Amino acid sequence: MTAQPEVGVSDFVLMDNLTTDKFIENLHLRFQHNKIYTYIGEVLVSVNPYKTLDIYGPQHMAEYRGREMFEVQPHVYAVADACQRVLRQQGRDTCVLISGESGAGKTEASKFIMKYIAANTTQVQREYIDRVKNVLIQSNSILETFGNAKTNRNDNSSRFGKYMDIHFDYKGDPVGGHISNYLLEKSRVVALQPGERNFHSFYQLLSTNNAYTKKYALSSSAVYKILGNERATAQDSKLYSVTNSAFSALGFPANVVDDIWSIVAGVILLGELTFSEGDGEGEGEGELSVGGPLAACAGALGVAGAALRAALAGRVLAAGGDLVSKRHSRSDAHYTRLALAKAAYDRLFTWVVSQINKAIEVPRDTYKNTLIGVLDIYGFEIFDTNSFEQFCINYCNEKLQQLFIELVLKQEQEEYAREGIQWTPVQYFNNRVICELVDAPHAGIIAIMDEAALNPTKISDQQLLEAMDKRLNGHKHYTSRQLAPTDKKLKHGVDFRITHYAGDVTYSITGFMDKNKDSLWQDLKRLLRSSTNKSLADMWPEGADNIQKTSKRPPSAATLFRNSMSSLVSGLQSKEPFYVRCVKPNPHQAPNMWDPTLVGHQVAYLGLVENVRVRRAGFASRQRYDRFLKRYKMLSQYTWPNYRGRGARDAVLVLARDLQLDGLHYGHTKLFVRSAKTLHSLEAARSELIPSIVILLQKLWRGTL
Ligand code: AOV
Ligand code: MG
Repeated sequence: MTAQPEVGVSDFVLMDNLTTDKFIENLHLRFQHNKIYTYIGEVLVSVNPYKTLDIYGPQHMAEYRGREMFEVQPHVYAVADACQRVLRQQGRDTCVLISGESGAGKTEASKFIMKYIAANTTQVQREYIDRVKNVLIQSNSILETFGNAKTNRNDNSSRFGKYMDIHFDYKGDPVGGHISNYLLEKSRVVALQPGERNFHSFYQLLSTNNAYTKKYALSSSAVYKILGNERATAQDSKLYSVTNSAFSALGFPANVVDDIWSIVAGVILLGELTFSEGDGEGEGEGELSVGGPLAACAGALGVAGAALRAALAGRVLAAGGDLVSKRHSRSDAHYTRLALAKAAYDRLFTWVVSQINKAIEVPRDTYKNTLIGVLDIYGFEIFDTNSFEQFCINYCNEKLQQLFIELVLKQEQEEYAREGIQWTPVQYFNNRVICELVDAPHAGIIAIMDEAALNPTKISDQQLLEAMDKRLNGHKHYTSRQLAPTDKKLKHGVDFRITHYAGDVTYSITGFMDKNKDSLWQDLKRLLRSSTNKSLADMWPEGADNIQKTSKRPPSAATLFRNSMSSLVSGLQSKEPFYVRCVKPNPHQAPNMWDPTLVGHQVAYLGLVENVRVRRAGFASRQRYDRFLKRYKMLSQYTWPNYRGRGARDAVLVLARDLQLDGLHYGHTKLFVRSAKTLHSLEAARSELIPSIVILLQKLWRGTL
């Protein structure tokens, strides 16, 4: 590779007299020179450049193949390569945890990692592997179409959490994968904040004249209520083709693709329906009449217009063994229509993910029990109005930060203790207390919400807030308008605030009860189950349940989310983790712009300086004795070709004495190397020796020695 001049310090561990200011200065200096990646040991810090950099092409990938992280310029490819090496050489599962706030570059990083992993294959079975690569990469386009949207933080913001496992065969080639998705922000389907867009899929569908716009009389120039003030753009039209090619690359049958786009059309049209006290045809006295494109909407959803109208205008309840019809008021009907739109889209998304999985999954016996998992979640976010969805998203970020603390700050320090290495403990903020504020059994906010949901009399959002205030009064990370009436930032009676690790967020309790309960009238489930749109019917198996069957109350949305977070975290804990810590340079999504306060805030809450201190109190590297010996034994006559004494630890002692290495600390099972310079010099000596060893071996083979 062409040697590039070093800009600033490429690994913070090597920085002298580190302070937060010097940390930020170095990050800034490198950012100005388009060096967006910097290491903290093996942790990659990535600053979003908000512009296209020529550092991701095939020739760049080649530079990282099989190279140690400290040998080459910091890069997200180096992390991907290290992952793949651990997997191939040690047969261990690995994962990459990508964190950072909304718009910091997580999703882009996850795609670069997948691209690198997919490209890094052996030459055999080329065609098959190419197909797998294509499928893995194209699955992202579909996920983004249906699960991403423009927010006030990020034009392509992930509105769901994604964890993707990539499976490898015995040769270490990727053969398939599996995607888990977490809680889609479905409220977006029916409610947008000013300046935001709905999910990309809606605009893509409307961006061209296609079979669906024709069939359901949709127009690219019309204004649709659920789409806010936003219209489809030329970019949407381009992406509509990309999505459709991805569907075909993944082998989605044409009728399934039809089903999917028809549901998208149906949801847009649901947004257009209106209700009035009726005297319409076929309606009884006092029944609601439905205005707007009822027939087109019903057609798109594959149901009869009358059935759709009936399911919106009233419902059937099972009461003590009898079935009772209840008419909806206008506001009930309005609520029902929005609930239907949200539920239909949410199920569609999860179902699309399951179809992608069908396309990328391979039978269990075709892959080895090793994989690389890539976690890309929705980043921490603060909007003008924050609701149940932000509460879940920010909790998810707390959990991930907790995992980082456990694995990097805590366990690292515990390792020193275990290995008997002397050092000074580093103080850091442990956000466990915030995780517990949210998820502690019987005491956390989720438990309080669930208790309220179980109450036989209907509890309002306001009553829920009162219960939270009572139980959480005095908690350092919780307050509310009621508890702090003079706090100017808590403007409304419905406000409460959580002091998150990444900042204060004021939430509005409005809608919490309903969103947490997350239930849908059985009539609507039955309606969707009866759809002639086969895929839509498949998405709603419970629509076939007998209405009188008293089914167990399903767990609440927050409980389901908490459970999925906890199984995600325990899954990640069993893998060898790599970290990408993404930093957003400015709030304007602009290139070449550096906001020192914003960056400083992120550096602080991500605990990056503490991370360096732990690493340095620590060491540039730690390696098991046997691995160190294997790599460097050629450098000393006492250890090459074999050490005659006993044990790898002894051998390393002899090797180090012979090479006069200093800054080494001998743990019980591992060697701790103080400075990366020592490693650089060992690597250099090794590279110098290798050619002569190769010549020597060749001579031996040819018998000319
Ligand atoms: P996020 O995933 O961290 O936010 P993204 O990965 O979507 O953020 O990045 C936001 C935007 O920044 C992208 O759409 C790109 O325009 C730009 N960007 C990010 N990384 C790079 C890069 N390495 N090179 C060039 N441009 C980049 V969120 O999903 O909102 O939390 O939920
Ligand atoms: Mg994202």
